[in-house]
Amino acid sequence: MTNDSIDSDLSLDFLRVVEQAAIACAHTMGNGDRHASDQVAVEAMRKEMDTMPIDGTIVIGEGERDEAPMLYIGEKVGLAGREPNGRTYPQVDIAVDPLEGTNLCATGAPNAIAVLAASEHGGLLHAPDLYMEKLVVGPSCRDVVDLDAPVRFNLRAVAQALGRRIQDLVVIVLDRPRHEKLIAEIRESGARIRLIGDGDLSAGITAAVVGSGVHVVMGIGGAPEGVLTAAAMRCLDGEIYARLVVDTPEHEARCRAMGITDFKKIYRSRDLASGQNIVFAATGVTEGTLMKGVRFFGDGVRTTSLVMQTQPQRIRFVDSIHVAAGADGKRARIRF
Ligand code: VTB
Repeated sequence: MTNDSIDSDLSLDFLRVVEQAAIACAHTMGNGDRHASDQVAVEAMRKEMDTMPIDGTIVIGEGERDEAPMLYIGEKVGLAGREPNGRTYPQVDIAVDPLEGTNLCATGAPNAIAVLAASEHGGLLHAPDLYMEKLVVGPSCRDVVDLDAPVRFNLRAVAQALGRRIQDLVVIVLDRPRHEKLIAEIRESGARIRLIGDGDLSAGITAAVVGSGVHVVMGIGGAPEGVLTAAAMRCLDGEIYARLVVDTPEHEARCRAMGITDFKKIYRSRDLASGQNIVFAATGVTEGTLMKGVRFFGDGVRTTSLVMQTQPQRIRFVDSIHVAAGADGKRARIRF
């Protein structure tokens, strides 16, 4: 995507992509089958994306080509591949997580979202699907924390920057045995904790929004979602500090295959999502802190989404009513 080509229209195209993915998997909420939920989100996202006027490439997706039939890394999406009519379309790199929080959707738990980020070519890091250490904070704390500092140091710095006591902070941590020590250290500092079952990406977004009641996200989650978090931080002026967890020669080989040779590097948002023109779009699937879940009614569907971009920097909360075609000949009743 060239500098002038990413306008509000393209961001609205991306909006309908995440809306359709969210609607598709929301139908499966609570069915207990996370793979089935993911599958329908992937299919809907891919189908909608192929109608976009772009020459798109998936840079973060469902996996390598041999392990994912759709939205695999390197897959071309958009009209460029479908309509070889000589027309040129903007080149766009896309990172997708069609259903972030598959378990959350499969159990009807809060904060499952359909999400993607896009950039001009080369603007999103090709992250291997490894674990990543993460520290996510909002705009006023972006320069006061350090991934290698003790937990209490970082929390004291965040508390100070926010003009409150450590006891008044809420830190989100994935509820995993690997976080036992981290959780103990946060408790010792006096901060409050919200343990979540899944979804450190949507948690990271909330940390960058004042008034959400979340101040920091800490711990180890997936690296691909770290890149998506970074794209959101670029739009929200928040910050992610991150480092890949590279423990074995196999991990090293996977990094090298993606062009990464410095395994200890601490990345910030601008390293993970370096593009000048970043677009980020997410739609709530289940009820969430920032976005409501998908609501179905007889003659339509209602979704809430977050659509953001860096140029011009713009953050939109979009509440959409998708009126069912025909709706049995009835008139759709638009509710507030
Ligand atoms: C999960 C999931 C996150 O990473 O933590 C996953 O909830 C990896 O952790 O949203 P586990 O292998 O322990 O489940 C994410 O998908 C993204 O960071």
